[in-house]
Amino acid sequence: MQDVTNDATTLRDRPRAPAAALPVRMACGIAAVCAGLAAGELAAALVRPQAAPVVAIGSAAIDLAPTAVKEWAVRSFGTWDKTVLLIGIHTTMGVTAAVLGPLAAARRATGVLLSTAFGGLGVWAALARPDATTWDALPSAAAALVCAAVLLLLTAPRTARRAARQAARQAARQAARQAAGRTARRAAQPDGRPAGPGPRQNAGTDGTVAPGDRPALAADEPPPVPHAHPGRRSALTAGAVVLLSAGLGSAGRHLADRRNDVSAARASLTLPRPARPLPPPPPRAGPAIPGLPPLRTPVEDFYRVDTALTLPRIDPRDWTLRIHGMVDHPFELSFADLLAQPLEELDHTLSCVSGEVGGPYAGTTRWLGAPLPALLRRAGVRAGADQLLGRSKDGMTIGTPLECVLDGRAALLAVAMDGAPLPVAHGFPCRSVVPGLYGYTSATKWLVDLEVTTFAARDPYWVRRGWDRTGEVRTASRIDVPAAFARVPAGEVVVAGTAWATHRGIAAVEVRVDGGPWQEARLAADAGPDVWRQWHHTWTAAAPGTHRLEVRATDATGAVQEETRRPPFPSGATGWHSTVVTVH
Ligand SMILES: Nc1nc2c(c(=O)[nH]1)N[C@H]1C(S)=C(S)[C@@H](COP(=O)(O)O)O[C@H]1N2
Ligand SMILES: [Mo]
Repeated sequence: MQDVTNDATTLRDRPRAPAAALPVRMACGIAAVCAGLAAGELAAALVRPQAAPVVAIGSAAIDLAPTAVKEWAVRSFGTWDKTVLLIGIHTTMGVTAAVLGPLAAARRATGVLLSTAFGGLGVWAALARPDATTWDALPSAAAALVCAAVLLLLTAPRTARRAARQAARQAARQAARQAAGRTARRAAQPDGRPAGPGPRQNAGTDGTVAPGDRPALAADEPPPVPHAHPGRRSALTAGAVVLLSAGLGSAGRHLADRRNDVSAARASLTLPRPARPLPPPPPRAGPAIPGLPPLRTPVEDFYRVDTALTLPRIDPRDWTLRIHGMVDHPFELSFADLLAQPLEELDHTLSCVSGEVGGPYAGTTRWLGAPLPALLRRAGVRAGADQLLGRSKDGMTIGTPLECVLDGRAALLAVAMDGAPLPVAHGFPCRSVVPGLYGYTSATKWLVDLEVTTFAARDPYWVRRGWDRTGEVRTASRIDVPAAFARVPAGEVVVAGTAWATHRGIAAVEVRVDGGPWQEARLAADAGPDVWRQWHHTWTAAAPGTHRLEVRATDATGAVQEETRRPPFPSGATGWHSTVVTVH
C-alpha cells in the first residue's frame, strides 16, 4: 500500500503518459475483475465451489433479500430465479469493473483500495455461510489480490516511464536537430537572426521538406505525443487478460465440478426393496384428458425450490446424519445404516408455500425412505421438545412441528423418488418428507443433521423471515384444462384439474361458470389423503363469448376452500382459482 501511494505521488512529478481513451481504461477494469474472478474460481475448486466469490455473494444476497423481494423473484422468474440473480450479479460486476478501470487509472491507490473492498465483500459473504470454514475466505482473497495486481499492471507507471523516456529522447533529438538547423540557417541568413516564432516551416536541415522527415519544432513547443495510439497496447493486454481469465475461470469450474461430481456414486447406488411396498401405481386415476398433468409427476418435471445457488454434492459414502438435541441417546447414521432400516414407500404430493393460487409448485411422486418416527423413538425424545430442526449440508434449516412427525403420518427420511435415488437437485442422498406440510417446514434436502429442540430455542430459516412456523398445506384446487384464455368450440367442454389438501384429503371439487351455481365435478380414483386428486367436469358451453370458470375444493374434514384471495406470505395463498376462456 505504502509503495503504491509513494509511487502515485512521485508519478505526478514525472511527465505523464498520455491517458488512454476511456473505453480502454474501462476495458482494463473489466480485465482486472475477470482475472480476479478467474483466480477466485480456481481457488474455489481447491476449497469448495460454494466459496467462489460470485456464488458466495449470490448466496448472501439470497439470505439478505427481504421476503417481499424473494416472493417477487419466485413469482416473476419461477425456477429461473437463480439464473436471473446470477445474471444480475455479473451485470453489476461488469458495470462496477468498467468504473473501476478509469478510477484506478486516475489514482492507482484507489484501484487497490476498491479491489480490496470487493474482495472483502466476497470474504465476508463466504464466511457468513452457515457452513463456512476459514478456508472459504481464500477464493475471494485471491480474487482481490489478482484483481489489484492486474489493475496495477495495466495502469503501470512502466508505460508512463517508457513514454516519459521516449519523450525525453525525442526532445533531445529535436534539440539537436534544431541546433543543427539554426547553424545551417544562420549560415544562410545574412543578418544572423535566429529562426523566430513566425509561421513555422517544416524545414529539414537544408530548409526543404523531405519525405519522411520529422517536423522540426520550435524550442518552446511541448514534446510530441510519442505513441500514435496511446492505450492500444493496454487494450490488447486487457483483451488478452479477459480471454485468459475466461479460460482459467472455466477450467476452475470444470475442476470443481469434476472434484464434486456425485453422478457416478448416485448411478452405482442399489436401493433395497421396501419392507412395506405399495401396490404398483395405476397409470392414471381417471380418464385420459389432454392437457391434464399426470397423476404422478415425471421427476424431470418436478418443481424445484431452494436457496442453493450451487447444489450441495454429497457422496453417500461420506454422508452421515446426526440425530441429537433433546434426546436421551443421540446417535449418528451412515448411509448404509439408513438403507438398512425397514424402508417404506409413500405416494405424496409435495407443494410449496410460495405457490400462487393455480400455480405450478406442486408435484406428486412415490418416495422411498426410512420411517422417521422409529429413528426418533430410538433416540428417545425428551419431554418439552416441540420442534424437529433439519439442517442441510449447506446450512439451511427447516423446522418441523414435532407432533406432526410423531402423530402417525408417514414421515420419512427419503432416499428415492419414482424408483430412483433422489436427483441431486431434489436432495441426494437424503431428504425429509412429512405429509401435510409445505416443503419449507418439512422437506429438508441434502439433510445431514436432525436436532430435537423447541421453537422457543431455535428459529429455522424461513420462520426467521416471518413465515408461519407450522406450514400446514392449505386446501388448493387448480383448473388445468382448458388452458387460460383458450378458445374452445361451443358444445361440451371438458374442464379438468387437480386439487390437494395434503394429509387431510379431498372430499369434493366444485366448478362454476360466470358466477353461476356450483356444480360438483367428478373426482378421479382416490390415491390416499397425501396425494392430490384429479377431477373433471363437462360443461355445456352454449353462448359464444368469454366465460369465467372457477373451482373450489372441500377437504375431507368438510372445510371448503377459502374464497378470500391472499398472497403466499406468510402461510400460503388462499382464494379460488379462476380462468377465462372464449367460446366460439
Ligand atoms: N436444503 C434445503 N431444503 C429445502 C429447501 C431449501 O431451500 N434448502 N427448500 C424447501 C422448500 S421451500 C420446498 S417447497 C421444497 C421443494 O423441494 P423440491 O425442490 O424437491 O421440489 O424443498 C424444501 N427443502
Ligand atoms: Mo417452498
